[in-house]
Amino acid sequence: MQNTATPTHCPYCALQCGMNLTPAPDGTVEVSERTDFPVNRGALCGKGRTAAAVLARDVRLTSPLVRDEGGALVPASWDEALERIAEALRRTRAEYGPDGVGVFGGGGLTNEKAYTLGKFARVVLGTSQIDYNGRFCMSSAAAAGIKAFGLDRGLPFPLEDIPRTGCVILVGSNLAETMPPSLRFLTELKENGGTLVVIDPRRTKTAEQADLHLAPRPGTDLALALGLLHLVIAEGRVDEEYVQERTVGWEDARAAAMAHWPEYVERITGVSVPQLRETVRLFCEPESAMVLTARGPEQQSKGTDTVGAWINLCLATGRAGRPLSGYGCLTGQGNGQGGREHGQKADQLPGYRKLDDPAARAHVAEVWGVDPDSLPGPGRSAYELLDALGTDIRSLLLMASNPVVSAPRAAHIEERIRSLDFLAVCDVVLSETAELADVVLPVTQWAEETGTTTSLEGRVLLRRQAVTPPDGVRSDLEVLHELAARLGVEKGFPTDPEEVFEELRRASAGGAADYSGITYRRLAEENGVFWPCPAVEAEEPAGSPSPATGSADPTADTAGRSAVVGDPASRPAAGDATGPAHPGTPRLFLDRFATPDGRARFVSVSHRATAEEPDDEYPVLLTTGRVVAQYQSGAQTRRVTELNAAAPGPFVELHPRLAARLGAAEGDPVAVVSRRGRAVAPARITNAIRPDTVFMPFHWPGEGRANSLTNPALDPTSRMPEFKTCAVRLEAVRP
Ligand SMILES: Nc1nc2c(c(=O)[nH]1)N[C@H]1C(S)=C(S)[C@@H](COP(=O)(O)OP(=O)(O)OC[C@H]3O[C@@H](n4cnc5c(=O)[nH]c(N)nc54)[C@H](O)[C@@H]3O)O[C@H]1N2
Ligand SMILES: Nc1nc2c(c(=O)[nH]1)N[C@H]1C(S)=C(S)[C@@H](COP(=O)(O)OP(=O)(O)OC[C@H]3O[C@@H](n4cnc5c(=O)[nH]c(N)nc54)[C@H](O)[C@@H]3O)O[C@H]1N2
Ligand code: SF4
Ligand SMILES: [Mo]
Repeated sequence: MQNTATPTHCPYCALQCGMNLTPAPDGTVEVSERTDFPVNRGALCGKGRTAAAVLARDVRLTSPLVRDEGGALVPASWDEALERIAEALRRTRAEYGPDGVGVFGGGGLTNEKAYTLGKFARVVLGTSQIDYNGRFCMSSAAAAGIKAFGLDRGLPFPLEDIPRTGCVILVGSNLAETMPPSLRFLTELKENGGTLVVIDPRRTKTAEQADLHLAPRPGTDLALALGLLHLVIAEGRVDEEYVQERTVGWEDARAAAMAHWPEYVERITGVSVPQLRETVRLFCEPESAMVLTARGPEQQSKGTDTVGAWINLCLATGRAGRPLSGYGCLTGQGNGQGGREHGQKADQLPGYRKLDDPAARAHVAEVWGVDPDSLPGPGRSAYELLDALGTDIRSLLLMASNPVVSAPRAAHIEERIRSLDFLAVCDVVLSETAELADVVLPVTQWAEETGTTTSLEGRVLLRRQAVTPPDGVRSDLEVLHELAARLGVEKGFPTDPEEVFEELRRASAGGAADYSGITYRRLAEENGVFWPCPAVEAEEPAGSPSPATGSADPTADTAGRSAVVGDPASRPAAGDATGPAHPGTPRLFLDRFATPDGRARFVSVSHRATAEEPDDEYPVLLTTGRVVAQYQSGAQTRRVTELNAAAPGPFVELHPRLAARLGAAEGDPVAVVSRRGRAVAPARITNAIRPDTVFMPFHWPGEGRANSLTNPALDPTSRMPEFKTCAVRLEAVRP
């Protein structure tokens, strides 16, 4: 291919940093600074800087693998590998019906792939049994956002708004390690006189930046938010006019909060009453403020209610749907936002439509050229799907996830995967899950193909192909095209990403996540477009003020526009593009929320315990998360020398007091035991963690696998597992 620099985006997290890629004559690829992308302005973390290492032939797969009679994975031709998969899926279908086949996707897949995977499941396989790893990621925040605002877009404003707000409360995000270039927005916030409150049971690199760090007991964020709302009410800081005009449900939410006295909340959370009061003061005094959540409060069996309580705090104080104020969720995976919009989720059709909505089914079925009645209904959530493997789901097609490492109660899930009749995995490397497959298909990755992702800001981006893929690999789109053909569906599965995107535009038209006004050409010229972006200029809904909503920000240009969402009547039909192009929607909700009446909904919620509270047998809380140098299950980053040097393996972070009780010194192996299993890793002793809590990163398989311990208790609404708390005991391991 060309050996000039190609501007593109990082393969890893949802920040989707811009970077330039240049192939070198020796076959390697150089990553260099790309300054025109406003989010990172050239800055990259170590993962981004070394991302090209995973393109090398010696770390990635370059031939399909099939299991031979002796049980070993051996190279095979594409034809043989694809035929084996088609044959197995046909057999399962004949024997067990369409729901005997499961599909599992990932938030790292481009929009085009996620869309095609969802369509493949519903149209070719006819199965309802599809879900994806985003369920383990931001699903609680998504559910809470839909309840409160009628729409889920992680951030309803661009990151560049953060430095200009008055106060940010960051709940359970360690973005200094998980999205390092974004730390600059917080630094600039403080330079501008704004304040930062960080809520994390650990004094992380992010918490070190805070004006105020609250270290609650894991799993108590719901009580904490309610306690803050109680103080807001008691101190007369409610924005009554806003509550009256822009919300419903206040009386019930108010009553629930009033039951959460500060002293009671202090007992539950361990956060002192003066700290609660100081948080309220910092949040309420400036003209604008934001609450941003990440996995800390979300990955709980009450994550949806917890995020709802934080949104309540924003609504009661008039800090949502106003310039420089609002609630946002920091989505995680590269396409964590787009991956949840176009149909790889169990209950969903493209454009963030609901699978059980007859109008949505009719619209999408028409685009797909099928009978709406042929579309299956909603299926199971990710954990429930994995838990059903080998029982009523007999064969699985898995794309872009490594659940052997990343699923909760992983030893059980590994056993479920082993009990399948047939497993096919598409991956770029031989992940721990791919090692268990009957057929492994080697696919192209980010720099080797073109596609779109939607960043945590809701900004749709073009990832461009920069290098030629090695011989022997094919794209996920080609795989789905080939399998569809072998299963009797010749049309409707194009291999050209732009052709898929053109269809996705039509399928999403009129939906909440409307991409119909976005084209590859625009994405290239405009450096990304924020959805919703309907095909023609949308009319303002009746009664809403004219575009003056952006006036607080003179630099905002198109950015001050508010979305016309949730109001299909005000939306022109797809295809009749006549007016000027829609500018996209950087800021949502400024005029109205996306609910039928335009008002936000309070939720009435109360504190409840975690699914597994500590007791005499398991007296300590385990929480889990990430380190800067490894990504997720580590399938990609554990193959990069530089990253392994920085983060060579798992560890158990614990307080000196716990370590002393255990008799463990720094680096000594410590066993962490829960009702689900046991993991052993070296002690990392620090007073930056609560004495009642230990922390493990989840990036590694084997003996130190954190997910051997985690509790799959699910949130009743989002079906998110409780990755962030379970009860454990510690044991010293004598060498
Ligand atoms: N280096 C790196 N970066 C990544 C990723 C990665 O794997 N590695 N993954 C990407 C993805 S998919 C995601 S989802 C994001 C995740 O990004 P983050 O949410 O920032 O990451 P985590 O480390 O999972 O959790 C954040 C913090 O929550 C805290 N926490 C634990 N329990 C609780 C609790 O009960 N309450 C509160 N308030 N906090 C708690 C932890 O101590 C941790 O510091 O990162 C993205 N970026
Ligand atoms: N204990 C604990 N467990 C957790 C979490 C936690 O905080 N604590 N966090 C959860 C969260 S937020 C997440 S997002 C999950 C993530 O966990 P996983 O779903 O396991 O995510 P990855 O490790 O990113 O796996 C992605 C796989 O897809 C491959 N891949 C990359 N690009 C492509 C592509 O284009 N096509 C195909 N076919 N494959 C590709 C990669 O090589 C890799 O093997 O883990 C969850 N698990
Ligand atoms: S912060 Fe995320 S997107 Fe940016 S370079 Fe690092 S991994 Fe890539
Ligand atoms: Mo995630």
